[in-house]
Amino acid sequence: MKRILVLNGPNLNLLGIREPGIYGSESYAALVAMIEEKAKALGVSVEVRQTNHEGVLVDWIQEALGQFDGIVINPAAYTHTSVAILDAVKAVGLPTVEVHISDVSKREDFRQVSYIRAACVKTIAGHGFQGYLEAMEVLCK
Ligand code: CA2
Repeated sequence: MKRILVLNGPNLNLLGIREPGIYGSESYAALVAMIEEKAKALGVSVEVRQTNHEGVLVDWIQEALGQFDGIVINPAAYTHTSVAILDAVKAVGLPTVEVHISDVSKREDFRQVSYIRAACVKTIAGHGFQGYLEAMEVLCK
């Protein structure tokens, strides 16, 4: 059975509480439930984690080696700043899909840069929570 690790960066725990116009009104718990349901349908195992700390994301990516077969990651604001997360994904070499709930390409200039994109097999942005499910499908192909 394939093992997928889903990582979420800072503030995504606030989903459904603020900014429903951008990120929707569904909660983080609802996102986790959707991902777990999709995993069952795909016949894969999944672990979903969220942290507000860059170094914790780096640790989790490093530790994924040998434990998981692929990573789905929404690094949130660290997308636009973190060379450390890019380096970690490159270092472990696991197939990784970048996901963004909003369409970052239509937002502020500072969101146009993604460091992690260079290390990812695919980027999915602007598909809401559905983007995570699409990312899981990509890893199952
Ligand atoms: O669209 C995405 O998924 C983002 O990765 C979300 C990040 C943002 O910095 C990226 O540019 C795009 C922000 C996540 C913050 O999530 C919140 C959720 C509810 C209320 C406030 C923030």
